[in-house]
Amino acid sequence: MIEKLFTPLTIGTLTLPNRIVMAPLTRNRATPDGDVPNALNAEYYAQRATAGLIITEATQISPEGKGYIQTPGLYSPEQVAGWQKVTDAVHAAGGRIFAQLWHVGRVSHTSLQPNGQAPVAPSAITAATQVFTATGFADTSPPRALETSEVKRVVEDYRKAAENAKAAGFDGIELHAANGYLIDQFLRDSTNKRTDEYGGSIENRTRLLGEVLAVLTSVFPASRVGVRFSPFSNFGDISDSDPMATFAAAITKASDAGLGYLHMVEGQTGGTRELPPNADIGKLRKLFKGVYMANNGYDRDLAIRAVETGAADLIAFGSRYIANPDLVERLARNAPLNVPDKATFYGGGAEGYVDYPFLDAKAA
Ligand code: 8OZ
Repeated sequence: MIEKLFTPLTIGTLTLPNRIVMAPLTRNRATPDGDVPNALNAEYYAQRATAGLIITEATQISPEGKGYIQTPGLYSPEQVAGWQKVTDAVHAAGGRIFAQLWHVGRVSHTSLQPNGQAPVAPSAITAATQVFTATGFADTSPPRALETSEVKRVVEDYRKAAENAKAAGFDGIELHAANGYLIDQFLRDSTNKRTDEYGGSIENRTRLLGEVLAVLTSVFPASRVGVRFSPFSNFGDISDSDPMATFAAAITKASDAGLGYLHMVEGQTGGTRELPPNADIGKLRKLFKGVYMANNGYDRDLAIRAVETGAADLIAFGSRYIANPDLVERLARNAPLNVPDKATFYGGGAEGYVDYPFLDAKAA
């Protein structure tokens, strides 16, 4: 019997040959001058083209959206040309790839910002977390609150990045609305203390999300747009007084926008799958009429079971995809997995990036 995890799934006009997704993974290996994707990045993604779907590492929509060194952007002609090499390589290898659009908001450092300016955020509240800069880990810098009139400019930056994603040959886009970055900062009430139409009520806190989804779905068909949330994660020093209510509203907006899939980090980002007592992922998932992509700590058994029972349609694997370019084949054959090396996750070159072995020694 072939398990459902290894069977195709169609989202709109896009057919995925299996339900195994390469999760978005920050690797800090873009070319530093201009944060441009390069040939090594293309090789890395092409090695993983047997995934049902690849979601790129988080990619800043604007210079201000950057919060770590050597993360790629999608706002300059050079970056579009660099991404075109990546999408061409993935397509030539038979794969499908979505760009993850990112604005870090307050999770940044003045040394990473244009003209050394303060990072922007819904409210001027500093994140108790660290980012990596040219000189190593650093505490995040105090942000300034965006003016109401500036929010429209941020929405336009998302539109331009979506247009650039299309020009670069991506099959679709995912909005990064998780892990304590800008959209998440607007959604949750620990970081959003605004008194304008973007703060206060849940309707107001989900307004930016709705406006961004509207522009993204004006550039790509809605079925080619996904969104990622992490409702119960505190990654990035963030929380909400009522995550079930906040994310019920956010997910309903995503569903009403007709998005292709909902991608959820279940539990703590990169950590435990444990949820707070009143959290109910199943209940949130039912509010979304499209495909449900689950992430966080899935192994082979958990993934097979989740798809078999209908708890999830797709499973996104993170660290397992770092270490196993042929993860689909390894899971299908129930073969042993390579172990990821944490020391080479962030930054560096080919080592720990394109040199993990395939099961069958083939030219990587
Ligand atoms: C790890 C290190 C830096 C960034 C996320 C984009 O968590 C990230 C990220 C993860 O979404």
